[in-house]
Amino acid sequence: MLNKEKTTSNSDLSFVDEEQLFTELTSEEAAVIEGGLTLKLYWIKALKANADWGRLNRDDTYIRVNGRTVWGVKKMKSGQTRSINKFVDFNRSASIQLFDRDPGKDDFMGGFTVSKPTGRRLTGFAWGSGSTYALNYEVV
Ligand SMILES: [Ca+2]
Ligand SMILES: [Ca+2]
Repeated sequence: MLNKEKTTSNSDLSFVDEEQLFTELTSEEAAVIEGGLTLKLYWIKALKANADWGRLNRDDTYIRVNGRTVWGVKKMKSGQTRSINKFVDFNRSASIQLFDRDPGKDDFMGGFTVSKPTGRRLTGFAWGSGSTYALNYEVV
């Protein structure tokens, strides 16, 4: 009986120690240990916005990360830059995809996948359905 109680209190102690260990790590280190990463999306630039019919039409741009819409819909014309400033948590990998909202089926404008901390801000590119975009981001 006494032994059993002692075992219980020991395991409680080691659990507390583990939690204290995590608080001493930076959030980046903790994220790696837990298998989670954060995608930081800073800005998007339409190098060519041409996913709608007619040269004066602007794209109705939105961004999905792993199937979830995280930004938009925003009107984008060629040469235009918009800030995003969204942080998205993910496990293992994040598939970033751009779409143009349309009545009926939306146009896929390409994307790319990230799976590792980048160590700095990078610019990725997506193109499809006549449009090309630059996306400034970082993975931590
Ligand atoms: Ca379209
Ligand atoms: Ca559209």
